[in-house]
Amino acid sequence: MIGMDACKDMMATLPVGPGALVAIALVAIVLLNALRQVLFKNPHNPPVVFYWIPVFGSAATYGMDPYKFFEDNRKKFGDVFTFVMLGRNITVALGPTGNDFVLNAKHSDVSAEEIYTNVTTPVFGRGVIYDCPNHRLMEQKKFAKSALTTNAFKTYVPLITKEVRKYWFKSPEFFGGDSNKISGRTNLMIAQPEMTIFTASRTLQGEEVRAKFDESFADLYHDLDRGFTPLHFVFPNIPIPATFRRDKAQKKVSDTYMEVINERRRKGKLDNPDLLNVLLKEGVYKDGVRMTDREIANLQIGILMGGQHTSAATSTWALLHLGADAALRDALYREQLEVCGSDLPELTYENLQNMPLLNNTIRETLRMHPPLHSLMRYVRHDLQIPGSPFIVPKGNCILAAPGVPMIDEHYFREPLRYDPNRWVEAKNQISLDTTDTSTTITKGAKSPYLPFGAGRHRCIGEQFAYVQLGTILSLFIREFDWTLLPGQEVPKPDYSSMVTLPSAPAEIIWTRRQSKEKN
Ligand code: X2N
Repeated sequence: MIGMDACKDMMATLPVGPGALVAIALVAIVLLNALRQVLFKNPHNPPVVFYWIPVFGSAATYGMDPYKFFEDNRKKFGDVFTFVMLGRNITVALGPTGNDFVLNAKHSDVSAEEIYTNVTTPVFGRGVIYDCPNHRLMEQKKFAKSALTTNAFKTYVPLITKEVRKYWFKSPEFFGGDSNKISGRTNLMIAQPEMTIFTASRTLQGEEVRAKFDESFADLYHDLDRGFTPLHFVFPNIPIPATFRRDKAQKKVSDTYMEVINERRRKGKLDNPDLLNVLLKEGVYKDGVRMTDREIANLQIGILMGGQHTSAATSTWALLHLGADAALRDALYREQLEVCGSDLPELTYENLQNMPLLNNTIRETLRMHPPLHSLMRYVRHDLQIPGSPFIVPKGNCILAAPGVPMIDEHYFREPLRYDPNRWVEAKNQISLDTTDTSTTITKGAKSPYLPFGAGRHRCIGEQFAYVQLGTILSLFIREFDWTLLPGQEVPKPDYSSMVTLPSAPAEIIWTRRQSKEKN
């Protein structure tokens, strides 16, 4: 041991100051870390993406463009490799086989909740989704599914229609109260999130919840949104204003849902097929435990948040791609006329089922822009990767990126061309497994097209999304013709939020069809 005084004496005699010493130490740490990576490679573990800065690892290259990161490393290592991101070891498994490995991994081996709870629980609240044992989540998905039936969807289409029209009339992004306006310019990154939350809350949560979005709920959900970010995924309780506002908003929104629940009970108003009523009536787990009002409230937040970001991003991407393709907009308009009649009466759920081009447009949008680029699981026990010599050590994450095969020319010809008609032939070639797996586990994960995931965590919102997006897009096609800004192409993706969004400007210029035909 060297005493403090002796140490000071030594430093005094050194030819460099303390600042330089720290710099030298850091350089040494970086070099030793680099040397360790080059010299000690464990042949039993997947290859590791080289990184300079300890702990931080490949965070920046992954975070800025995950698809480029996956593609570059697939060229170097093949479908399986590990990268370091902010202290975590994340093993990527690409391709349909990788999808199957991650998404159909045994529940006893991996868990989603251990990874996602950091970012979801502070926003949704306690006791639901990733803040409860997995068997509870499975039953919550089953409860929610009973509000997502064909009979419910039939009532949702007219409700969505009404909300969209009301929004167009009011919003300064459209008519701003002046229904004689015949053209305008709309920022879709403002309009689509608003349209999405109004239509989702009206259908899934009822009239009185929807009404709250004209008052306090819009701002509160905005605060929840700003606490639902990759930053909070990495640092869940980072002490910044966005985090404090998130926590305050969660309590207020949850309390408000509980008031709505009590109100409905008092009035015996439980006949609408919305999610809130379904949970009030059927929210009893198999072991006899009833969901508490708090849990029902928090599940409302979770499901609305889930539907919100994904659906708003998808309608935005679809409208942008349509803005770049006049022939496609025209064909979609003709489909409306053919299916519904030339007088275009109110849209119905049955109409939507008879519009293959519309549904293929949604399908194609999700192929090029699946909202979630990374699906992760925490590894609880050492895991052998089938068909490889590698073992993923306990404590790692495994990551599936279903979006990678979706833009791989091996599976989709001219993958970067937006072409809804590719699905007319492809439907016979690729098995599109869209089986409901809220309670059962299918083996449908070895597919190159999985925008809704697979396995026990598969999305339950697919059908709702098709109804919501199909209705909103139909209404746009009927009412407007539109283009991108002059000289503009479909924007590049921006990966800095929880879902893959278009970067700015995500704007369209529209004219009204009726007024066009009148002139
Ligand atoms: C610091 C760039 O930015 O260098 F919502 F009921 C509700 C979604 C989980 C996304 C994880 C990490 C990005 C780091 C960038 C419900 C409908 C759901 C499904 C590094 C320098 C939520 C985590 C995003 C990692 C990207 C979890 C959603 N259907 N909704 N460095 O979803 O389902 C729900 C489910 C996730 C992520 C990331 C970085 C049920 C940087 C710069 C910076 N990601 N991300 N949902 N990074 N940098 C949902 C699944 C559940």
